[in-house]
Order: sequence, then structure tokens, then C-alpha cells
Amino acid sequence: MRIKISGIIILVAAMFCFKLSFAQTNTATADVNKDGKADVTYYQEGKNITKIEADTNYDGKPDVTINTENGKFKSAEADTDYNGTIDKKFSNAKDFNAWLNKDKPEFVNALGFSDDGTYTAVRF
Ligand SMILES: [Ca+2]
Ligand SMILES: [Ca+2]
Repeated sequence: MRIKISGIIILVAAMFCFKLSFAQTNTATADVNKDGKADVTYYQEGKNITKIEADTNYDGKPDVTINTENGKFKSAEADTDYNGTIDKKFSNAKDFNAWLNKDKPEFVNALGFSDDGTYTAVRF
């Protein structure tokens, strides 16, 4: 009987922890052009950023998505003509940085990764 009860307690505790770890996904935003509307959304789990979405033409719709793994750059995609279809994909931080610096310099601070994939953007 005692074993059964402690088993149930462990199960409930495990479920509770599981739920908590899911609840820890936080989002934060940045307003790059300072018009009062957020242009960048950061998705964070624990200490690590998991995804960043950016609206680089300020039309209210995200057109750049950056995916990370263990806090490091994994891939990115962009809709550079803003028609709703992805037309550019990046598989490493170096290529993405080159494009960002050339085409979207105002977003470098908000979306910054170093060439080795380390997140360098200003923390919110
Ligand atoms: Ca804005
Ligand atoms: Ca947009």
C-alpha cells in the first residue's frame, strides 16, 4: 500500500514538472523602428532563445524566422518580397549575417548572431 501511494505521488510530481517545463516558453518583443509596435518576437525556453521572428518591412506580418538549437543559430528563412512565400533560406549564421548586414542593417542589433552561430543580439 505504501509503495502504491508513493508511486502515485512520484507520478503526479513528474506530471507537474513536465507541465512546468512546457510553461517556461516565454516570449519577448523588440520595437526596431520605435513606432510603438513590436517588430521582433523572441521565443525563449529557459535561458535559450529557440526562435526569433521579425517583421522587417513593418507591415505587421513576420517575414524572417530564425530557428536555433541549444541557443545557437540553426537555420533561417526570409520572405524578401513580402508576398507571404519564403524565398530565401540560410543554413548557417555566416550567410545569414552577410544578408542581414547588407539588406537589413537596422535589424542587426535585434537579430545578431556571430558567424559561429552564437547569439549576440542585445538581450531584452
Ligand atoms: Ca515597430
Ligand atoms: Ca513583414
